[in-house]
Parts: sequence; C-alpha cells; structure tokens
Amino acid sequence: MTEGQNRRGVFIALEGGEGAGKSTQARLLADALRKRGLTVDVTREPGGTPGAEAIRSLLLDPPGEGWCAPAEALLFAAARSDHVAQRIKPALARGEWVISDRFLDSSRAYQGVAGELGDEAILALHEVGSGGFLPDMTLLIEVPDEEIAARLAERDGGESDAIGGRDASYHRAVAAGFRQFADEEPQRFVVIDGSGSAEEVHHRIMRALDALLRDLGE
Ligand code: T5A
Repeated sequence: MTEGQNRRGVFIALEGGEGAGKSTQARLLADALRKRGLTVDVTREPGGTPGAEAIRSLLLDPPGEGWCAPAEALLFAAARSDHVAQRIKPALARGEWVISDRFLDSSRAYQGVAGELGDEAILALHEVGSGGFLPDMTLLIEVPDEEIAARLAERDGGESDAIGGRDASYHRAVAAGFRQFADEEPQRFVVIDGSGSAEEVHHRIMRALDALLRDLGE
C-alpha cells in the first residue's frame, strides 16, 4: 500500500501487553477479511519463520542465566529481520494482507522503555535489520490490569515465560511506552479499547479499519 516500499498488500500489527487479546483479535480480523475475499497471512513475533521461531524459543525459554539486555534486543531484531525479509515482504508483494501479532513497537516498549535500552537504540537495530520497515496500521489493544489478570489466571494458572513473568513495574512501563508511541504517531496507531467480550473488541477493530477498507475499495 505505501509508496516507496515496493509493496502492494496491507500490513497490520497488533500490539499491547500480555494477554490483551492480540492473538484472539488477529484470528477474528483475518476471518472477517477472508470473508471479503481477501488473502490474509496471520503471523506473530517473535517468530513467523523457521529461523525466527528458533530465536523465539531462545528468548522465551532462555538457556542458563538468561540474556543481558542488549543481547535480548539484538535477538528480537534478528528474528524480525528474517520475518520481514522471508515472510512479510513477500506476502505484501503478492498483494496479501499480513496481520502480525506484535512487531517493532513491542521491542520499543519492552526492551527500549521497560528494559531501558532507549528508543534510539531499538530504532537503530530495526534500521539495520529491516530497513526501518513499518506497518501500515498498528492497533494498540489496551485492557485494564484487573481484566488481564483474570484472563491470564484462567488460561495459564500463574505460569509465564521469561519476559511475561517480569514484575508489575516492568509491565507498567511497557504499557506506558505503548501509549506514548500511539500518542506520538496518531497517523499509524489506533488505540482499541480491549475490554468486554472478544466480539465487542472485534467490532471496534473493524470500525477502526472502515476507512482503510473503503479507500482500498474492499
Ligand atoms: N516481546 C515480544 C518482547 O519483549 N519484545 C518484542 O519485540 C516482542 C515481539 C511474547 C513475549 O515476548 C515479548 C512480549 C511477550 O512477553 P507471547 O507468548 O507471544 O510472548 O506473549 P503475548 O503476545 O503476550 O501473548 P498472549 O497469548 O499472552 O496474549 P494475547 O495474544 O494478547 O492474548 P490472547 O488472545 O491469547 O488472549 C489471552 C487469553 O484471554 C482470552 C483468550 O481466550 C486467552 O485465554 N481472551 C479474552 N477473554 C475475555 N474477553 C476477551 N475480550 C478476551 N480476549 C482474549
């Protein structure tokens, strides 16, 4: 869709904290777009290619003491580089819609803000790894903490991975980071109220995509 990036499809990223409903909404959005006859590729980060999925295992279930902060950021950027080059860009070039469950803004919020590496460093890694490639639209799903806690307790029973298990202040910093990016870049971000049922949230997302779908004649 965007001129100058050699692509024709549409790239949507879903962002937000742990358990915000990103995977659920990615599936519902893909179903709705497919019903309109569109070809949709649903993918995730870290992951989406064999190499990036291997890096995902290293990140979420790290060997030994875990990664130091810069190594963690480099691994996310390496996984994203492969994902962009081998899956996202080829799908967009075929004219498909790509929906990614997390993308660059997760690295900015988790490693950059909460992990304290800073936004400049994360953007520099993304420039090297993926040429600064950005989604056409980023949907930031925000859900009140109590609602998230109830969902995750029901699904995971208190279990979490190496990053999800970090303390509450880390996750508060992640949420504040996401909100700051959305406020700074309103042309790319749409903030979605993620409270209520999955269907209610899906309707909010479809409303947010209305203008884009109309502009594309879909
Ligand atoms: N990370 C990732 C970084 O630190 N830097 C990066 O650059 C990237 C890309 C990824 C971890 O890596 C970190 C962030 C993460 O810590 P993950 O397993 O992919 O790990 O973690 P999440 O993305 O947080 O995945 P989750 O599955 O936990 O959350 P989702 O996808 O937001 O939520 P979802 O849809 O799975 O829903 C969670 C539960 O709630 C229910 C679902 O059925 C499910 O049980 N649910 C609802 N319940 C009630 N009402 C609704 N509206 C509901 N929507 C969903």
